[in-house]
Amino acid sequence: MVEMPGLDEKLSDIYQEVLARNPGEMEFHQAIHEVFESLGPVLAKHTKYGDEAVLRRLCEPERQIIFRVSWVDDAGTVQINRGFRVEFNSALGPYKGGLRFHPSVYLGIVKFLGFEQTFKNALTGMPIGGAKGGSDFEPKGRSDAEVMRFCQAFMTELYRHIGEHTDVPAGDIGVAGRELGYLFGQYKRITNRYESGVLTGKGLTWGGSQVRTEATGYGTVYFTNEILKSRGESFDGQRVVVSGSGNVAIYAIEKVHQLGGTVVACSDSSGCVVDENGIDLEVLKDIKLRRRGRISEYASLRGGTVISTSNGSIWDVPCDIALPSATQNELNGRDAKALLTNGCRIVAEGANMPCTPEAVEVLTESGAVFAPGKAANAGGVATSALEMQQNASRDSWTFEHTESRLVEIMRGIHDSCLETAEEYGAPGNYSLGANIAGFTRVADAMIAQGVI
Ligand code: NDP
Ligand code: 2IT
Repeated sequence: MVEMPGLDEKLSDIYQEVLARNPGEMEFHQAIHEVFESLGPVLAKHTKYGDEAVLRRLCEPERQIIFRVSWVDDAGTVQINRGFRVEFNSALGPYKGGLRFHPSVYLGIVKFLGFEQTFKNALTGMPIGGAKGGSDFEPKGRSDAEVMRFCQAFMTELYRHIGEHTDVPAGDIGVAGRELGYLFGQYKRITNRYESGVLTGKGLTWGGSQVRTEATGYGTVYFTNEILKSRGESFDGQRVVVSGSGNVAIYAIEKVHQLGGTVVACSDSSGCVVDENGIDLEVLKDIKLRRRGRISEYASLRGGTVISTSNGSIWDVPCDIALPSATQNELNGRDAKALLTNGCRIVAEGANMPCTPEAVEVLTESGAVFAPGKAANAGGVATSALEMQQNASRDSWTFEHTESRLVEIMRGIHDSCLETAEEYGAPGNYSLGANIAGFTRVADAMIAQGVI
């Protein structure tokens, strides 16, 4: 077999097997390759991980569910979508991970996200396994009633696979408070159980946790703040670019501003806006959260200081810190070079796998700091685990208490990445640290539980 670049012989063989068993699923291949590239030193040091064939088991989801979702649109036409839930790994706890509603969703995307989630969840140190799900449903342009009927149809199949001790979904792209409400309502109706812990990201008056809505964006910024602190710096005066303008991006912008930085650009799938005075968050929230509008409307609402573009790249906007927070593979090698040329020194992933392998290589080789999503955006799922904890004890914590837990968790993940990277001979390499720290925690639990 041909050895893959960056992988030793054993890893290369397993990777070839993965390619053959999962044809056409390029995001899944990419996510596995990225983890495998880090594992050489840990396999060399601890033969048990190779001997137990843990790696082969880690690459094969425990269960993959694909189902039809039929629903009736406002015009009375029957619509058919495809639903997915990939229960990837339960070594550390019930399957846990979000649901994504976006037309690009197919099995390869769900598997890549479930694989990443397994390591991310391990890094939080909390008792949660890895999963992901979703549908190729496009919520844009759909009425609330259509979204409700879709969610009800989706849950009518999903309910039999989930449960507070089995599998606990949450939000992701296209799935937030509105959708989780409809999903929870349908679960309750079918099962006749008010099982709060079956979903996270619920509304604050019916079992949700303070800070869960903000947690992914806030957490990414707290993680970045730890990077800055480790270099004797702070957010004060930093110029920041955040891609996307959804849940993760909006609350990343909010926390950067609270910590003294200025976010000068954000985007959506049709373009980006640059506001040299700093993105006006109230205007952005009004467009995106209240009216579900387009980012281009920001320009008309804010006047002359704003450039709206549908063809320039947000990564051409000069900044000190970049937080890609939209979607996978949105920042490529060319973009990484443009960021570096313009003085960017830190890239922390708010999204899952937004940087292509070429971008990561360019950033790492230049000496810039690269913080991978599985570490930097883990605040969302960590706060989901805090929501599960509150649901299990029928308690609800204050915003301040919950946020202080989030800060502590992000600091812990940051330190564990750095300490692991140091231990395995790659000081400052957050990717290697995150991959090895996540891997050893999952692998140890898998070995302890036997070949299952
Ligand atoms: P939202 O649906 O709230 O927002 C997504 C944003 O990204 C929108 O601005 C959207 O633009 C843009 N976007 C989505 N798909 C594309 C695409 N194919 N090309 C260009 N832009 C795109 O999702 P979230 O903010 O929740 O999620 C963003 C990222 O963060 C995802 O990678 C997700 O997996 C990750 N993440 C989310 C967590 C959460 O708790 N929600 C937790 C951890 C990670 P448009 O509206 O035009 O489509
Ligand atoms: O990618 C992610 O970590 C999420 N979409 C959140 C998952 C969760 O269960 O809160």
